[in-house]
Amino acid sequence: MSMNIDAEVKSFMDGVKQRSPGEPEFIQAVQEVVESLMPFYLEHPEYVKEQILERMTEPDRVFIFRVSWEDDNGVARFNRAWRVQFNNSIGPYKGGLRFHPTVNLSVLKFLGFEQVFKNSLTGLPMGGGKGGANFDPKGKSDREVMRFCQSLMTELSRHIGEDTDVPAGDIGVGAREVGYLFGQYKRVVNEWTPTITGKGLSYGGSLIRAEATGYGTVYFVQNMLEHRGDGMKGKVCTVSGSGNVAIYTIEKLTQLGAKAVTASDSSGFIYDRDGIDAEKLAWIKDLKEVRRGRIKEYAEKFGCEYHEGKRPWSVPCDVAFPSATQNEINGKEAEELVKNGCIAVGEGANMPSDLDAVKIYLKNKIMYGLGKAANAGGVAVSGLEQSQNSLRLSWSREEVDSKLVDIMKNIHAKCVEFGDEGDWVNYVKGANVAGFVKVADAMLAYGVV
Ligand code: NDP
Ligand code: 2IT
Repeated sequence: MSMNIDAEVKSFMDGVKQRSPGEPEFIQAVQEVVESLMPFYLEHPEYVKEQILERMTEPDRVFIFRVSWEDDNGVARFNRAWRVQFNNSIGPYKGGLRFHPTVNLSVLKFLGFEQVFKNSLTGLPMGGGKGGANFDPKGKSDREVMRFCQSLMTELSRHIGEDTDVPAGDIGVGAREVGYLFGQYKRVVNEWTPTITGKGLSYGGSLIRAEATGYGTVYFVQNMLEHRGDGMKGKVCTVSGSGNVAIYTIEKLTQLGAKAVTASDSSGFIYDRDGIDAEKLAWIKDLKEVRRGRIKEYAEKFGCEYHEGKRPWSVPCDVAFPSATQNEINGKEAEELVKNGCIAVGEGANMPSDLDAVKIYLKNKIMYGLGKAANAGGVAVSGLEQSQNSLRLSWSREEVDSKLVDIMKNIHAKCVEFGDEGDWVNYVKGANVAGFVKVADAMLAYGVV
């Protein structure tokens, strides 16, 4: 970066930091975008004059509310919940709800900010938002989760709507929670409007939505590899997490002839050198979605290595698929990945690589598929769920999957268009510039609002 760009980035970030004390994840997400976008931004005085980037780093509004609920012992409990409505320039706010004890305003602002760019990249008319609560579904009964979801939705229902803000799932919010949330929404507003996506198939959900984030991430990596004349077949892949995104990443890898050798949860990771095949994956699905157990049991069942309290990035691989949470790969781990021969990273999770890790990928010019591009398939199929709901019909698996394939191909092409550096593609720059332009042009058209 030239001195001038460095100084502009610093002064911009000083402003963001001043406005967002105690929000490290949000500041990190903005830093990554601003560093890669600033040269392009400064070449476009029409954006600079209207302070488009400054306005894009400030959410439209944030709701914060208490959620009171009763546990199975009749004891009163409460949590804090948020909905960050970040930017609706190109469509209604759209983004998931996360239930996890680490959820706070900083985490949800970073996720909402990323969502604005991601949703823009999909090419569908969706603005960006995110929400959630510091509620831990682990160890709670189904009835406790139901009462929590109902109480949260009683308040949230005032702020959302199919043309206003359309939530979906994220960490800790899967099929069970979406069912409870949507049931309460429909009851409170007395209208059956498709204001949530990720719905069950019997009540307006889309085929392939459950698979979409994982499948889409693998399709994105496949595009990156093919762009260099390579392919997925035979690639050894490390995957973190064992939730929705990890499960369908592993499924698609196996279908394409690659081999996923790790899976993890917050307690540790398993290393299965033979690969996690379809049968073993079905066992993981049951473990996580029905029995709600720990990944350690996989090692006991199938007789492979288990590393307590560790992350899988020391395992040699061709491609790494971080699919658990933010900041799960640091600079040292990124160095280790590269040293062990990793040629590509496909981020199923949001911001799983910290700023040091990203610098290492870029320095080594590996194919780095950042979250807002690589994992956009999930929200894209949420958009397709909304389209089907509006049309009042459902498309087949094949139809939705082929649209997902096309969307991921188009996102990859946009990254190449804006990120081609001659001998390699800087996907960070490509995704951030391409995501920015559409939202920025809409904001310019609206004037000062
Ligand atoms: P799930 O709740 O289904 O699974 C989350 C997985 O990550 C679990 O294995 C969980 O382990 C692990 N995990 C969560 N938090 C931590 C942590 N702090 N440290 C270590 N491991 C952790 O969530 P999803 O699969 O839906 O989401 C995973 C990631 O993908 C998130 O970053 C999410 O934002 C992103 N994403 C999700 C999309 C979707 O459609 N669902 C779309 C795009 C991105 P444990 O059970 O022990 O907590
Ligand atoms: O991070 C994400 O893109 C999601 N959790 C999915 C959001 C959605 O609206 O489907």
